[in-house]
Amino acid sequence: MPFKSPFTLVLVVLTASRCFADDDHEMEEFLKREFSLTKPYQGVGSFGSSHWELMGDAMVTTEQVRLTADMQSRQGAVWSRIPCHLKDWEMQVHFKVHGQGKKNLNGDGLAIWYTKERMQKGPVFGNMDNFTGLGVFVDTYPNEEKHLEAQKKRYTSRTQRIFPFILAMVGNGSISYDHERDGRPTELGGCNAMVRNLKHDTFLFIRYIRRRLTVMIDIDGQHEWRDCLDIPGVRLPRGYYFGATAITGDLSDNHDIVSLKLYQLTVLRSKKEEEEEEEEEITIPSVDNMELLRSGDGEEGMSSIALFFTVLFSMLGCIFLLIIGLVVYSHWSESRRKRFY
Ligand SMILES: [Ca+2]
Repeated sequence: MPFKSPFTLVLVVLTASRCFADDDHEMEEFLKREFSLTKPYQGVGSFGSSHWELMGDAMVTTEQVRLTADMQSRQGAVWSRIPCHLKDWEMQVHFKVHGQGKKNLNGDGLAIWYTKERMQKGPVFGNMDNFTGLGVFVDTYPNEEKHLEAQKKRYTSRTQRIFPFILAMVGNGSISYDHERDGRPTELGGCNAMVRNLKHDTFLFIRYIRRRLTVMIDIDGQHEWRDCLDIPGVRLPRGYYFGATAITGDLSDNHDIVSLKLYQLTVLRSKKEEEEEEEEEITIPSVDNMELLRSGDGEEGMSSIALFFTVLFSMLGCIFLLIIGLVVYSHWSESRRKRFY
């Protein structure tokens, strides 16, 4: 495993710095084989003989689990069969996105999941909408940008983002992923990541430790982790399932998982912290200080309705004034006619 040692080194550095910053919490990591998917993918895809189950168009080769091939309208997934009850963990994803399409003529992307549900087909990168848990998306197609372009509107430079874009979302079972807006209304955070058609290996790292969600990427072939997002107060229940899914539409790509490695993190907690966590067991995913459905987007919807009614009433007002004008004019011309006779 050529990557393991530099990775460990980086982790040790990270751990050390975090220990300093975080009241000397010590940490150890253990690879959990039952939640990891590695070569030669023994038994994956054959009934009941592996910890992982395939779905849709996904298939196993010697080199990877191919979630979708570079063909239109494909959906594929691989899901863990066992619920994960670890408190603190990190998932290291070795993935590959590649295809014939030129920039922005490829799609749609892949997702890594930690959810209550498993093996469901749907529109969110091949998984169901209104999911319960965490989704980290590698979105390779800018739907919102293309939609605005079609309407001959332009992005302001403030809001424009470069694709592929990596984004995290937490769902509580009743929040919808807005595909047309690339998930912006419900995003926790994200970063741009040029991951397509690269010769070197590309990695995504999702760490969940003491209710802090951190996503990092290693996509430059330098074995260096780059920050993508880091959010405290993310409450995820235990006993959910890990999975990876991908989807293609009119545009396509090969979406490959080379490996998923899950590490258990052993974090020393103070007695007080342990008691606090024991007291309030998490049953529904949530994020502190964040309404999962942002009210700002509701207002935006209201303002377009308000605009519609303003235009409607203005037009009705104009028609009304026109009719009054015509009535007054006809009365006036009638009385003038009478005066002449
Ligand atoms: Ca998209």
